[in-house]
Amino acid sequence: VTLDPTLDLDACAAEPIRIPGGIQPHGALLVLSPEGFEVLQASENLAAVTGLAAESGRPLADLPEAASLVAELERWLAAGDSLLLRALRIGEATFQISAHRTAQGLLVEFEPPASEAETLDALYPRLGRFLDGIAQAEGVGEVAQIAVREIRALTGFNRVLLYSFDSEGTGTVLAEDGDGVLPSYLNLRFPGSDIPAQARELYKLNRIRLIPTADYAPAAIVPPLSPVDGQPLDLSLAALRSVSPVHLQYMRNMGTGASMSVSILVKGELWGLISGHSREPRHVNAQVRTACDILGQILSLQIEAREQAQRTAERLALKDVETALIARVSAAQSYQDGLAGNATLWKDVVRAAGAAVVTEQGVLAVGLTPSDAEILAIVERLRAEDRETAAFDSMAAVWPETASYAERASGLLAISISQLHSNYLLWFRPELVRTVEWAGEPQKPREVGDRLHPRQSFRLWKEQVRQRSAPWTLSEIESARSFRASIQNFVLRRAEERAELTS
Ligand code: BLA
Repeated sequence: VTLDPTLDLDACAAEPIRIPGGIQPHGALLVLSPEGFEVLQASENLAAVTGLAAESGRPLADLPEAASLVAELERWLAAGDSLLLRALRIGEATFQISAHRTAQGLLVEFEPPASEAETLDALYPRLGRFLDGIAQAEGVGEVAQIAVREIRALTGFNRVLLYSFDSEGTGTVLAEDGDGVLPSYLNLRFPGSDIPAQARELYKLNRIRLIPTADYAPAAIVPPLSPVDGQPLDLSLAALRSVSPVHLQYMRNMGTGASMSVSILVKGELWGLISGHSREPRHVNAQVRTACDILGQILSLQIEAREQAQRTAERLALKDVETALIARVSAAQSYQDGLAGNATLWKDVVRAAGAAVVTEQGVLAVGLTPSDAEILAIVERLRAEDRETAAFDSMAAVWPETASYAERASGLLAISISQLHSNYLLWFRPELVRTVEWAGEPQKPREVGDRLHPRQSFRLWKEQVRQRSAPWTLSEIESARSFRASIQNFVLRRAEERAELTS
């Protein structure tokens, strides 16, 4: 699949989702000055939802019904906590209140309250069971399965998925738990364009978002510009932030009435998302969301630890191969002789099907590789493009002229071994033909009129992947680097030995 990476996606990524000018109307928003709690801005539905008739420019304390809120905010600011989250009675009704500080003021959000069963007290035992469960889980897949089951039990969604992103942003569903009301997406792929770059960036900062209904009219922020800085109100960290209309259309196309997603961050990057859906609108209380967020963070740490352990094991195994090969190369006349005489080890350093070295003496190749002339052309390209290393799983995607021999060699791992000459170590992997399954044909988003539209169908769509090898892992690339250093040492030592002999 080749997605057009230019115009349309840029338009998606250009939508200013942090400053939508409104909130989702199942709650209300109030912006206060940090001193004096003067009303700066409010969502237009504030009075209707909370009964608070806040007036711009007036202190909140002018409203008698706001006394409990004022006291709570004072206590919160004095404590110096970053976030306020608690149930509070205002007038006749109870609300779930959350508040956070921004440069444009204190953002106070009002949401429907939690039921007894949804309080954190009630949720702790579940988190405890989750921790016990994952302690015994084998790999990332099993941990993911336990996580989606728990999130579904916590939230009551019809379907909860966990998908991870690859280097191109494509999401693959690794785990799913559902009650059959919505179709299964297990193992399916979703193109990176479903979640544009600015949304991924925001989801690193704000780990959880809820859309209780895909069909709503936003409640506008009044006045639209902040009296503090004259800019639109930044809702990056607000739970009620109104979401992109393109995404709401996407949800409706998918047949989902409500969604919630939780970011999975590994080493500071967005590794994947847990995504819950129901066919009908559904609210998830702030206490439950907090429990989901904690669960997501535990999951992140688990994934990080397991991936690290796997990498270490892989690296150690490759190191053994490298050590054995170096021992044999050291005993040889030249390193080229050493490599040629130990073809299997040479390929296995990075688990390749073919290997080659290019020096002033020409091309030396073993196993499944392109022809000598083709190898020389690759080296020419590497030099011309000033690439010291290259790790491609599809050479044809980078250099179309190599497509003619993609069957033999689609994957290339190359590394320069000389600053002076165009000497390279190269490894090759053959094409690995496989079928991947997408949730709907991944096409570029269409622009109809002046609005962007997400795709309409999420029906199974099979793609046969050609001209692509198994990808090179980080450990294999590290192994190539480490092997290069050994070869360079070898060359240096031989040069010194020769110098000693002649002096
Ligand atoms: C946001 N897109 C999202 C989000 C998800 C997806 C999970 C986060 C919001 C949420 O939690 O619902 C995509 N939803 C998915 C995927 C699955 C799913 C992959 O359930 C898999 C099962 N979307 C498009 C196109 C555009 C687009 C073409 O398809 C751009 C024009 C935009 N998606 C888009 C935007 C957001 C988004 C702008 C951010 C919404 C926001 O936070 O304001």
